[in-house]
Amino acid sequence: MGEQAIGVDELVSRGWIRLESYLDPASRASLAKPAGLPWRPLAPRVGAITQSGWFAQVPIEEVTGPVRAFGSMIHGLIGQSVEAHMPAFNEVTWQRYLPGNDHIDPHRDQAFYSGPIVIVTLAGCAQFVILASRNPPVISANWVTGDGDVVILRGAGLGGSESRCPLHSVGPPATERLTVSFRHNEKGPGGWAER
Ligand SMILES: O=C(O)CCC(=O)C(=O)O
Repeated sequence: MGEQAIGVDELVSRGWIRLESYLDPASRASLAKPAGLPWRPLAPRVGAITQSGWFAQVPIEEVTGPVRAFGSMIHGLIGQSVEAHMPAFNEVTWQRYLPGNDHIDPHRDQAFYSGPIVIVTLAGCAQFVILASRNPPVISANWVTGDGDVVILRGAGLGGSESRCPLHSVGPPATERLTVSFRHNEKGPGGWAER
């Protein structure tokens, strides 16, 4: 499990950082979705945004062991550099994208997701795009996110009260893609039915 210091100044100023290949295979395996937790389909449309894929979500209190430990570790590392608005993670979400149409259009995570948003790719690759504008689409960064990458997004309020999550999207994978993400949901864990 990676515990080296991470430079997060850009997280506040730019809105995102990518820690490429941050987790080794054993660490990724330890963060897998609990087998008994069922996948549910993502809502196909959220406002103007279309998406396709699967998710499984639990309050962080319901996870133990490596998943809980990773959340605490990465929250602590970010908090060493970012002082303003670091609420504890309270929600853990696994996502599954199958080859074909599974993707998420450009969107900002809702403003009730505050503080840092941490997304770990457990397996599979997809285009991860950061946009300056949705319409017209203006891409400010674009990479293939792959095994063990950790992407940290600036959630609402992180580093300043005006902070918002950057516009971002993920494309369809070539093979099954699995992620786990950590968020603080101001509405309480799972406090929004349509993900
Ligand atoms: O799958 C990913 O890497 C990002 C997912 C995403 O954009 C989201 O959950 O808001």
